Amino acid sequence: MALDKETLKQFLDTLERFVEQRLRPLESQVGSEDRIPDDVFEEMKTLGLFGLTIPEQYGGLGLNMSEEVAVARVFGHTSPAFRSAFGTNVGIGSQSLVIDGTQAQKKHYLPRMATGEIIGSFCLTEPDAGSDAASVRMTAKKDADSYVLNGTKRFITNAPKAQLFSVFARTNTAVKGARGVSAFLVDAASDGIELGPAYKKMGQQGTYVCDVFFADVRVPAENLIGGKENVGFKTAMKVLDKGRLHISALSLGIAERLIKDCLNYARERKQFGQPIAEFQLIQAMLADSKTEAYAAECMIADTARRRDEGEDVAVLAASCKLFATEMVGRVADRAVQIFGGAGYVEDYGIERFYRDVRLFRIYEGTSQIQQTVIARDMIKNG
Ligand code: COS
Repeated sequence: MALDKETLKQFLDTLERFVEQRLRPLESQVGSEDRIPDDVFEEMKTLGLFGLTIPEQYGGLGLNMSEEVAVARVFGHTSPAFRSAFGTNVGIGSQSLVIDGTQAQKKHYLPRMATGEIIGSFCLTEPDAGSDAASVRMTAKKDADSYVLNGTKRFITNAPKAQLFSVFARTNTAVKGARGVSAFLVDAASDGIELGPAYKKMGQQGTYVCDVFFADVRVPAENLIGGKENVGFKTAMKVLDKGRLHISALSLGIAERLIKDCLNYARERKQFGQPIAEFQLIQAMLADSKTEAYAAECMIADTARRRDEGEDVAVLAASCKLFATEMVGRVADRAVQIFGGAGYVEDYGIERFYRDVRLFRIYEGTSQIQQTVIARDMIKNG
């Protein structure tokens, strides 16, 4: 659904207030306790955040891409852990089903995903299949009216909270690459599933990530996404195209937050008898950050609009992710520099953002994978 302008504005205003008044005061606590308080989850459910991109007929808000990136950008104005709480239901944890699921599969799962009753999680990465996602080794062997899954999935966001996994496994072991991979909906409570311990990470405390082990996990054949074998890799790529745009918008939001913090600090902090904002070398850093954030804003808005108009935006989404995630890394680095010692100590929260944004250049496809996607297309299509 494309919301009318006024409704979208009201919704974004409500979310901006929630971010400002409810989430920002919790940033330091979430950073040190490494968890999102339960009542925040409940409030997110009430706001409809878990169902942002789930079609209205299944109880979600059915936001289009332009609307989704607008919401992601607002959630960039606080610690990214908050967005991650509902982020997999909006993106990689639900979209395999939304994009390629059968009517029956959608009807069965999406209404409960929209409310947040079911948390979805995306199981693609493995110990030996990261950037080379088509090389998944996990097997799914057909046995009567079910498939039996064996293998390990690595670094799975929200797995400790999930009730439903979208799992990518090899149904055709005779084929090595993408063409032997299928996608399944797997109940997290199935026999044979075990979770590894939660990873301790460089940043993004308050997000939940662990490995998932599958030992003879029996999945009903009706849970093969779309009912078709060996097309799961394409499903994963379509999901990631969308996810890459979402992460770009989140990066833009965080850049905006940091630019604002830098400006406020530079106006107040005095050295050599005047606010440091008066110094041209500080101004250069502020101006570079502002300009680069604006460039990302334009790229994201253009790509989201084109996607909404039905264009294939795989390459543009890769360009957005490459630029926006690298951009926010530079902005965070300049923020530490502008804050100086205050940027390096914990008290001001700047060092936390510096650590948090590092992940954006890695997950949902590294910067190098985005470069590969872009350059391959250039070589093929000119
Ligand atoms: N949308 C739809 N289909 C796509 C697609 C897309 N964006 N990208 C590729 N495909 C299709 C191709 O058209 C091809 O189909 P055919 O077999 O019919 O020709 C098939 O998928 C295989 O594509 P390709 O040959 O390009 O696959 P590669 O193994 O070379 O891998 C990259 C492509 C590297 C781009 C892919 O593996 C990738 O994105 N890796 C990063 C994975 C990632 O982001 N991981 C993050 C963890 S998940 S949070």
